[in-house]
Amino acid sequence: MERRWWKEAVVYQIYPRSFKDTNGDGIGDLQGIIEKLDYLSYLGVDTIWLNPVYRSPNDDNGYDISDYRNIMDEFGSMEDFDELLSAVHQRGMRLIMDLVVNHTSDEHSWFIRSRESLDNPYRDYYFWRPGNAGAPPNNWRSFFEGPAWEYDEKTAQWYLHLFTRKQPDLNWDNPKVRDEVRGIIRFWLEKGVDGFRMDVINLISKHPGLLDGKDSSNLSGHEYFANGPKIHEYLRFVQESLGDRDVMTVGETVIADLDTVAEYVDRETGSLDMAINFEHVTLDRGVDSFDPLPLDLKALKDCFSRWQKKLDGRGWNCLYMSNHDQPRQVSRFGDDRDYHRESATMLATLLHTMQGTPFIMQGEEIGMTNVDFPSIEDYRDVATLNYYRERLAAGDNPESILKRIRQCSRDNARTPMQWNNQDNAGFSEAGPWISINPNFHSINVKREVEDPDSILNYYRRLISLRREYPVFVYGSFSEIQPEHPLVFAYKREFEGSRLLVVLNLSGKECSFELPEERSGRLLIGNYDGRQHITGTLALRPYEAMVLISE
Ligand code: TEU
Ligand code: CA
Repeated sequence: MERRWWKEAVVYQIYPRSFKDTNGDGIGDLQGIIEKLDYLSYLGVDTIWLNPVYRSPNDDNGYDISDYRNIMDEFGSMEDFDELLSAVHQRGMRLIMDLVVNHTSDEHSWFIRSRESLDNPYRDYYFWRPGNAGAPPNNWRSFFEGPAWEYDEKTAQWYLHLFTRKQPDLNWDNPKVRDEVRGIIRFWLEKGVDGFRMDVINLISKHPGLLDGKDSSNLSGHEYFANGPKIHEYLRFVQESLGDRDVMTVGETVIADLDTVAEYVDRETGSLDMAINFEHVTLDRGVDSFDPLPLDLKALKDCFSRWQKKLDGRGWNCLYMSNHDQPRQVSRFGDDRDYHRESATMLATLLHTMQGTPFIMQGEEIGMTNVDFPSIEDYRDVATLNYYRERLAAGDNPESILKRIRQCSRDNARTPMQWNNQDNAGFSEAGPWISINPNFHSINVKREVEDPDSILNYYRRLISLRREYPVFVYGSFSEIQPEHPLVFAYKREFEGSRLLVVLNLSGKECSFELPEERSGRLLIGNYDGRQHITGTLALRPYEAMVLISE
């Protein structure tokens, strides 16, 4: 298998607004990231993905960009950015940026000019259409609020926005738009960044007819705006814009099944190194991302296994269970009350032992959990607030809406990083932009650094094992006992060494029959006292173990 640096990388995702505030305004900043780089070296990660840090009115926390070549005022200046990048490189680490080019902010100068008149040179940078007898041009729905179209009085036409009305979609069919994007990519590459995470990148080609969606689901129109007719051409354009720098690309691909993603990441014919896929984070959701369903462990196993097998040798997996759009993994796939440490470390083991590149969301490495905010006033995320408003208007009971929000809101992952048990969890001198999870007294970096058995120290061991044994990275994948209802077990093999991973995904005790072959030496496990690992194992709640034979 071809060796590439980004296959060996362990990526750490920083949500700058919530990472570390250094100037006492309650908002994390670039200087805060610089201050914590030694912590990241200590953890052992080598690649940082920064959520958007560009100038933005922050309707969607930076995913609405008004200037791609400047830094958001709250985060600092371009000098701070240059300082950060060189500090990252000095430590032998790499930095990848969020490239958000499906849409801009409505406060971007292109859009401001675009909306001025019917015939200005920026008009075709976006999708403007006449209405349909006073109604929107088609029935497409936005991800975040009602119809995907907004009426603009100035020219009496509508513009397309697949996210909020402050995030108008760019028209990639216009070659000028593609050239602008190329310019942005080159600008950041010339600074020396090491790659891009590309936001909703498979939405950039819309079906030219802008036809009505066939179903009336909450994402009506998706068959015409996701994975559109020119998507491969545009992705190739992006890939070519990278030139010959050995950078990493990870595309966020929404509404894309395994076969579709396999084409995007195909090492011969695809244009992305890897893709953030959504199948495993929709298994426990119903009609939308605020509709929780019980998690079917067997379905989760099958899902991981299918992705592993399909991409093995063909493409590369992006491994994640948390990010800034998802609730905290220990609260969602584990048990943050009775088995906090056990389930957080089991999930960490899963993350680092499948084939692919692990992505750690800030705070995950100390087992940060969902937050139970008392009131809707505590929430900040535009998607959450819109959902609340919509459901209230539809007549739902406020307490039942809040209950769903507590479990599913993106703000669960966005509460400030818990550095210590002092004021504001060591995140800031001042009151933070979003409240801190009150459990920071027990869940914080300082305490976990001091405790050899902490979740944090378990992550450090896993990351260093990944560096030591190439089989973690390059090993083939084969599942063992796929029919087991609770245990996910698999073998990884590479150049004569073999890993055997056994994970009890559940909070129940259960037994697992090891395969015939010699099972090997215990490399890492999340319970003490294992000695003889052969035959039938009695697994404890969320028990995880990795055995090696060489
Ligand atoms: O997310 C795309 C996306 O589809 C998610 O918003 C998802 O539908 C939702 O979070 C369900 O939980 C990307 C970014 O990661 C997100 O933060 C942005 O808000 C969005 O694009 C728009 O740029
Ligand atoms: Ca600040």
